[in-house]
Amino acid sequence: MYIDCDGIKLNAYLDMPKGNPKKCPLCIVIHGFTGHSEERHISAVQEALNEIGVATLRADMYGHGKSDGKFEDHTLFKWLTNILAVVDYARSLDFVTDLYMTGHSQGGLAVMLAAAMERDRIKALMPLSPAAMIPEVARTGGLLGIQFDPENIPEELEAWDGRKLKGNYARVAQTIHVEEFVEKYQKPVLIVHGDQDEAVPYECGVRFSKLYKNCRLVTIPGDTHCYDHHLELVTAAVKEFMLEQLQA
Ligand code: FER
Repeated sequence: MYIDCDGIKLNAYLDMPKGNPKKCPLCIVIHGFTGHSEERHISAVQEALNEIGVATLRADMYGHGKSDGKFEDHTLFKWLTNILAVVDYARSLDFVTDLYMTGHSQGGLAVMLAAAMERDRIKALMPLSPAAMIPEVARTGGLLGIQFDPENIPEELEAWDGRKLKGNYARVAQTIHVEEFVEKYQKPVLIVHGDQDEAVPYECGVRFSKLYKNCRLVTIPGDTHCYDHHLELVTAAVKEFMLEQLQA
């Protein structure tokens, strides 16, 4: 299934909860940088939500998975526009009651930004190991573990796997002040973060959990960026938090 975003096709997966209810809530699920909707940790969160009666809409972002666009051309602005299109699509589905959002890493940052913009429409937010430090790191010239002059951004940056990323990625990221978005979203938030995360510092999750007005932080002891050891603790935290929201 594809969602149109201004002529860009976004590959998406709509998964209904068990028992096919006539009406139910829906959670948008967004993967991370270089990721896609069928990764182990993304599918696990999708399945956990489906088990508790929540439909999910996983969408591959610009330049990722089976969506249109080249990886090297992706920016946070493009991802944000993509998520706004995904929200519009979700709102057009007759069975949907309330809308929720979750995302992993760069997808976690993206849903933090999008939830603030859609704060009247998104009932709760679950950033997983959110890469919320990307804009600040872009301003200091340290993206992807490489150092560059933030006032003279290189034409290309090299991503971990050798793939190229155009300098526009950094130009866009530098403009984003995450704290302003965090302040705007005052509904319930769950941040989940492994304390041995090798890609996004655990302290980043802690810091943003304190900045949100209404946020619970669940720490996954000993776990990595993609939860190699205790994915079941991540899905348990998501289920517990969501079940509370469903009762509210
Ligand atoms: C970075 C650190 C983390 C970065 C991106 C990430 C583009 C995102 C990780 C992910 O989404 O899994 O410096 O620069």
